[in-house]
Amino acid sequence: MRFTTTMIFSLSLAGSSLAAVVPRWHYALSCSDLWEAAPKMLPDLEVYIADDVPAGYTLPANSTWSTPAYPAAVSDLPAFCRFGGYIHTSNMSKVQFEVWLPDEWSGRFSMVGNGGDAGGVNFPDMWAPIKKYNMAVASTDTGHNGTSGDGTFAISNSETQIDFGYRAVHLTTVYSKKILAAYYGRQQDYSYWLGCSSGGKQGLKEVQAYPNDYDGVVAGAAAQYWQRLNAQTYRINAIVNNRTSTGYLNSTNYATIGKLVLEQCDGIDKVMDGFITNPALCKPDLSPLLCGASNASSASVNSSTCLNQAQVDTMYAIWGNFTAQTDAGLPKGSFIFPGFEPGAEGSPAFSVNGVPYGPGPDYYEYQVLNKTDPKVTFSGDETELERLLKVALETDPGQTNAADPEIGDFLAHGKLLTYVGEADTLIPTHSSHDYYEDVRTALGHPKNLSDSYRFFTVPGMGHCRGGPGPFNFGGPGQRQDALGGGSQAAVFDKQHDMVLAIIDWVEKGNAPDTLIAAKYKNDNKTQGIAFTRPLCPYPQFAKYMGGDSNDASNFKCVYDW
Ligand SMILES: [Ca+2]
Repeated sequence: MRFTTTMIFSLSLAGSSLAAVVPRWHYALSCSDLWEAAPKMLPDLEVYIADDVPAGYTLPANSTWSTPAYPAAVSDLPAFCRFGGYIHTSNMSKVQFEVWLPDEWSGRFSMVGNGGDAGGVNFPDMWAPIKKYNMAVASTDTGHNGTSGDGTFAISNSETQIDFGYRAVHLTTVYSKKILAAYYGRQQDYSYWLGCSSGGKQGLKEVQAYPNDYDGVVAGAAAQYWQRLNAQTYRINAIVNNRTSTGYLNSTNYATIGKLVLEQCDGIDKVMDGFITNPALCKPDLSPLLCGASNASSASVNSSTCLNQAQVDTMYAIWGNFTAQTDAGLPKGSFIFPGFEPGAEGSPAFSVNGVPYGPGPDYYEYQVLNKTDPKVTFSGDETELERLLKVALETDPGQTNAADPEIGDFLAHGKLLTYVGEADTLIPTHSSHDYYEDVRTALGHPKNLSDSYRFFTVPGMGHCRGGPGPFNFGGPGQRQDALGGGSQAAVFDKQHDMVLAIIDWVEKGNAPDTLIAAKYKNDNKTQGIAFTRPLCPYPQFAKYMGGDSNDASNFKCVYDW
């Protein structure tokens, strides 16, 4: 009996949600056929690779077509057809992309996002979708070659700004799906977006602007309020924690503060585990750290580690909301962006070190002021920054902002799963809460919002990964076992793995009520589990019910503590 592709796929789906096997000889085209076939179907396409890759292949570090943003080697790959090309989006811009088409295909298409201002096909993040989920997977360089902290790509090139804003992701999605269909001889059954940080923003932009591109979107720690975030990134480093001021806080000061905050707040959740489940309940009192004879030898501080009043004020400003300090832009007192949550000050990743992360100042220098000297860094004061923020909000150069809350068209058919670390050290956590609330408000507080949009908070997780909390739950950015297995779920099922959870939600209608995340010993999956903890959909948090606090089953998602 000769099986048709459709029959084999259906049989495989019946047996397993992931292991559909369609022999390569059933495909409509060979991989090398795509050299000629793809440009005939798709305008402005220049192919640079269309080659079969054998199972076990390792993409070497700094390989041809990789960029400084994603130079790492990628090992443990399955057999696949590697397609790569450039889309010439204008006479002054082009977008690089690749789509990897596995021999053993689940019928699913996915695309992975980028980080910060990067600047490169994200080869490392393409590993998990193709290897663990048998998905076809695509990625784009967003229209330029550069690292995550480098915004000079935007200089004198409005077209490249548009590529970065939305066009590279959308066109890569459209082109990849066409190439996929030509190769396999049929379209994908479902499409998934997987991204964190700028990758979260890219996913939300797709939800907002091209609601039919994806069926399921996983968007972590999203940088969706691009203009406001970049203003906050610059301000909080260059103005609030100015290196030349008496209130400047260095890494030693942060360590002192972080220790005191945990002394005061770690136990609010009844578990002394080095992180705070719900930082909104933590109201730190820094007065014990003030220099003075009364506390010169206290447990928290001594005469060499105490803080002056200006330094204490700096820390409260970092925790506080960014509100307009002048009338130069938005009316004085207007809310601009949330501050950081308490609990991550002692982390070496805490990014308020007096040096603004590149995308912040570069956005204002090269996309708002249209300056052209790559060696000059933005250096505005509060008045100038707030004036430019208003200009940026009104003009949105490159259409990079991804804050539109009117996403009803997507939610009518798709599923949106967002998440954020409650100890994010780069993008203030509460901006993810704010977007969820913006959507709820814009859609009129629909009772059925949770049928298609759920937002999970991860206690003690930093930016996308890392930190003292349980940050391994099978989301975007998973790494190979040989690299420690970071972000991989402890158990490969929908209860523990966020990608399997959204697949089950999209394809079978089973919304995830909780996910079980793990912290690994020494943050290495191969060394075993240190503890597990439930992740709860906002506004619920995991409450400790007694028993072994290393076991997720002793916690319960509740609305009130
Ligand atoms: Ca705790």
